[in-house]
Amino acid sequence: MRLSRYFLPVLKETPREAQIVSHRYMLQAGMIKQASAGIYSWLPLGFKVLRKIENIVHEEQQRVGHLPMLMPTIQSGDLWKQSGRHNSYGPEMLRFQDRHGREMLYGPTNEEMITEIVAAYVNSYRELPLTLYHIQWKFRDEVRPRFGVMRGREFLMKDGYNFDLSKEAALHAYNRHLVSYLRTYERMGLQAIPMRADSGPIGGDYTHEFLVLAETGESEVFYDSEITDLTFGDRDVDVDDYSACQAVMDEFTSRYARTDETHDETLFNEVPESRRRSARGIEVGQIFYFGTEYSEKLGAVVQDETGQKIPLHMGSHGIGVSRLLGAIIEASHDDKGIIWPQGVTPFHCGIVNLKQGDEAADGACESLYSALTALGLEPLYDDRDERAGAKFGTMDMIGLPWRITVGPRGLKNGVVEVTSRRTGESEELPPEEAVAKIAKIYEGKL
Ligand code: P5A
Repeated sequence: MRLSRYFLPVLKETPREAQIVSHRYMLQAGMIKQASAGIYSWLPLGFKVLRKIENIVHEEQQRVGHLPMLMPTIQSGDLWKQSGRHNSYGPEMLRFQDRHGREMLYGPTNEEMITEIVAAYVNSYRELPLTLYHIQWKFRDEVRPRFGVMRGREFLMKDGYNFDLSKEAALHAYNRHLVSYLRTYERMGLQAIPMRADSGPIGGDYTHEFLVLAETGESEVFYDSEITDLTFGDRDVDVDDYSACQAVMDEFTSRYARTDETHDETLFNEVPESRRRSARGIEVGQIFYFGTEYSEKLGAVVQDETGQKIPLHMGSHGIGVSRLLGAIIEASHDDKGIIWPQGVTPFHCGIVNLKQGDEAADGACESLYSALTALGLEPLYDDRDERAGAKFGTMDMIGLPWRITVGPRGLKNGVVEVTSRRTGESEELPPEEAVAKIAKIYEGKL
């Protein structure tokens, strides 16, 4: 992409409404624009990162056998009356009537709708286990929408639902989600810690939230510091193996880690004092097991091997896809702007032409641009007629992990400069070697 053709409305001034750094940088980098409180338009740069995050979520869901689908945002009130949540969900649910006076709502979650689908089509134990998911916009009329996409009213969620014959099988699905989520967040450069939590309006009494530790997080958390040493890495867990998934669950959840809703001082005091931590975190996901609550109310019943009719055991699992952009920026930035982890960066590298119009510089930039593109990489070429300082400022703000700087002086010596956004370290290399270096960084990751 050439910056002269892109739509990147970078703001020079600091937006006053932004209280936390991720919100400020998303506005300044021209990623989002507020449409009304807690509702945002996703401008090209923000949308590109959102899509990258969605892709990782899709890949990781399908890696463990979950099936993608798409349910509507608008739901019927009657369905929610069957589950009993039409009243209990309260004012967070946006309700309205269609022209015929029928009660409708903008879905805050989809337990009812998916259970009705499964109730309509699944009749036999042979069709199980089944996990269906979608990535779809939700609406929750939050009392205090704030911090940009962190607590939006309209937000994008991956929500998945498992249907199993027994409690044991449903708990395996729960563990499998934990394994899959750990991997998903790590691919985005995040450490998200599973913590015992409260189930709120979703129901059930077994649930974990995934928290990214950050001072600006909205949740108060208490944990054993040993938990932060755990990483999932590139383990190859057989997700169909109950005990393999249980082992990961045990490893990641056996130490004390709870949100304030489930915090227990007595248990916490059993952790050696030097390891006791209280901090703040951003909730980037949550998994639930709630048994047969919805399936009984909505008729999701199958015949087992003996011909007996039994209600399905269910759980639901959510990832805050749009919130993740904020969480990633909170976890990875400096005072100049965003620093994208390589897995989610909107462009793989930037090319900065220090002297637009100089024949040698323009030619070298064009060759770099085509060489990188031919390798399947997406560079962002700043070909504007701007001062070097302004170009560097834009690149730093939008946070591409690598920058190639091209100028007439370097070219006289046959080199361009490759700079890491994270460390600020630069290296002078012949243009072909610069291309090879960037290609090697992203090898196997495109
Ligand atoms: C699980 C999937 C559920 O709704 N039903 C379907 C279950 N869980 S949840 O914890 O309430 O939401 C899942 C994740 O969505 C993100 N999230 C939000 N993101 C931005 N703005 C909001 N207002 C908001 N509310 C929830 C969180 O990441 C949460 O973990």
